[in-house]
Amino acid sequence: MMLRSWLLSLSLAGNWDGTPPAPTVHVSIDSSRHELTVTSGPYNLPNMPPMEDHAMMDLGMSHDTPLQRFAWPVEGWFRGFRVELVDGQGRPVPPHVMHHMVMVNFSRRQLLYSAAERLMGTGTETEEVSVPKTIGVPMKPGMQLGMYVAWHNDTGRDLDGVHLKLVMLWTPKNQNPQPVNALPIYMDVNLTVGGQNTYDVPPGKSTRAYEFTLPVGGRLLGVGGHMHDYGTRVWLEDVQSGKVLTQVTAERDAEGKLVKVSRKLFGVSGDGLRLKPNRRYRVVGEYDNPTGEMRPMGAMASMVGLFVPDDMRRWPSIDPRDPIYRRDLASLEVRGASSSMSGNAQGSDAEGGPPSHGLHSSEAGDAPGEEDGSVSQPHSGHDSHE
Ligand SMILES: [Cu+2]
Repeated sequence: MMLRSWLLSLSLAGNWDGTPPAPTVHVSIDSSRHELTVTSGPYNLPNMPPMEDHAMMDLGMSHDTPLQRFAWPVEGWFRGFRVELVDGQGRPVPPHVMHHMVMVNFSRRQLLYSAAERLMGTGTETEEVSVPKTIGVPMKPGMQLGMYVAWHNDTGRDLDGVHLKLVMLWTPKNQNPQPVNALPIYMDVNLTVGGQNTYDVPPGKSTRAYEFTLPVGGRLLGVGGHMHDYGTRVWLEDVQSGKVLTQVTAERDAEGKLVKVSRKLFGVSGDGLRLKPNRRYRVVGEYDNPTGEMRPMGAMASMVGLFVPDDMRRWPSIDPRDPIYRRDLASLEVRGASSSMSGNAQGSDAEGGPPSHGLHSSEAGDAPGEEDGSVSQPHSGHDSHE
């Protein structure tokens, strides 16, 4: 493709003094295929030792990139994506080298949290993810997006001049009938916006919960979840009745380590799972830790999904003066500030920031095709590891 060769020629040129050029982001539109291609790079990724478990991501065992900003250029509905990686010679790079990637939408707030929307995220798998054309995330030209990537190159050799090509699919505004607005929703049992969402796991069975109300009712089309080792399930319940509305469960190996978290679809064309405005809901994460020892900051638990609001006009708007919102922005600004340093405090600090959700490509070990790409494959509630 022309775009790729153009970018490659740029990256191969490097800088006159021999230092690698700073990564840039480039956006191109294919309006006949309704695809937006976001190309980012070059990234020079020295080989690193393999990670024993995903908690190591929290210890800075990755290369976090700074946020790369661009404006969404078209009117329509975002409905899916795919990712490709190539090195400086144009050779394909194994997909798992991109540990995770998160897309932030600075032009819209999250439903529960005073924090910027996490439009999409992806883990180490890069299969195409998309939802049916009957639904989509509403997007306007000029929406301010920013993406960041955590790299972990354990291929055994240094990778230079790596470029990431993210193809974002959209449905044009003249589609008839118009897609239903479906937006990412993120429910974490222990989030401090702009801070951490990890917490300690005591021995044996334990739960942690977060209560919330929604400013606008709507329906959940599907949910997924994110947990760490020894997690068992995340559920959503109605506080007043105590009724469990939905849950995702962890598949664990013989030692209780996480294999994957299940997902649930309520039917894209059906009614979904109804949530009412101003009613108390509780998201609960459960762990069962057989090691007999406390696992400090070993847990995360969240449920993510796609939510169809009854009235888009009642979606909460951004309050730029809100200190919580500002903390979220600040945590995104420092991301990758000392990138390519392993073990830096910055990396671990920024790690628990509010998480990615929305359209996600994978939870650890998601069976490909399990849901036939029919709805969001919500994945980690946060932006670190797996
Ligand atoms: Cu996690």
